[in-house]
Amino acid sequence: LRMVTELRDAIDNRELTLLYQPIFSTADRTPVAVESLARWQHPERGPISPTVFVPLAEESGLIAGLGLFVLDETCRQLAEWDRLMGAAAPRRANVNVSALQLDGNLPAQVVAALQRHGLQASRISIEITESALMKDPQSAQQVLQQLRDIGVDLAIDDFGTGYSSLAYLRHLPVDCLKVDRSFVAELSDGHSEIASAVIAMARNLNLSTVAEGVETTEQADELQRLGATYLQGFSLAEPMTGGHAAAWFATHG
Ligand code: G
Ligand code: G
Ligand code: MN
Ligand code: NA
Repeated sequence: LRMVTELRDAIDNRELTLLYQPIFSTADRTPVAVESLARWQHPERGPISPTVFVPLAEESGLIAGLGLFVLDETCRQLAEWDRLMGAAAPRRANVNVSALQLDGNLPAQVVAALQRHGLQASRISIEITESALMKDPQSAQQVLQQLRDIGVDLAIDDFGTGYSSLAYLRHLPVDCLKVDRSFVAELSDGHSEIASAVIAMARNLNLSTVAEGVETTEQADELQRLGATYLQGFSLAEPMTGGHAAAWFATHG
């Protein structure tokens, strides 16, 4: 319970920070986007993982505030990169959204954040986990359509770990599937069946793919052979601060 109070203060005082992990075009291995990842550096407890504080925020009614902070801060950072780097700035930032944020308020919140920082909608991609979509498929589909109408890009995160039917997927207005990192990891054990099937299916549905958790160049090469559109993972670049990313994109862009 004390941690809930501390998390509330951390959100209010903007003690949470965001790191940004580059996402690369597979074909030429150049960075084209980033995923923003929330971090909480607790004064006594040290770093607390989002796998701990995001569920805590969801259970305690703090997720709306956390989500607004992440959206606003990501847009602020994109606008700052634009000023610093011009055309070398990341074209897009992916923002993770919790199942509980997926309601009728989200589209207006996204529009407000974009306007506050003078950004086009195409600069933002919203990542929603497959399991979040399956909680209330009917209402999720409505919110996704509204987000699509605004012009933001939509990605299904951790794809392949949920239980969405392919028939349902076909009717979702999404642009991209993020191949869960468990399927990338098993490439190194000689198992490419799932990664291969997900990438092939995405291509047939005209969706792009981001392969997550790419930790070796062998995995990157195999994913290129399988036709993944984008690559993300420690072997290409780790999550970094916004300031570091400005210098990094200037030399890698
Ligand atoms: O960055 P890391 O691997 O520690 O992230 C762990 C999990 O936390 C991932 O599933 C990631 O999607 C999630 N996560 C990171 N940042 C955010 C955020 O800002 N909002 C939400 N809802 N989830 C996040
Ligand atoms: O669930 P989601 O895809 O949002 O999770 C993103 C998280 O994955 C980030 O917190 C990031 O720290 C982590 N991540 C990024 N690249 C790698 C990687 O190559 N290997 C592993 N194990 N985790 C990664
Ligand atoms: Mn994600
Ligand atoms: Na994921």
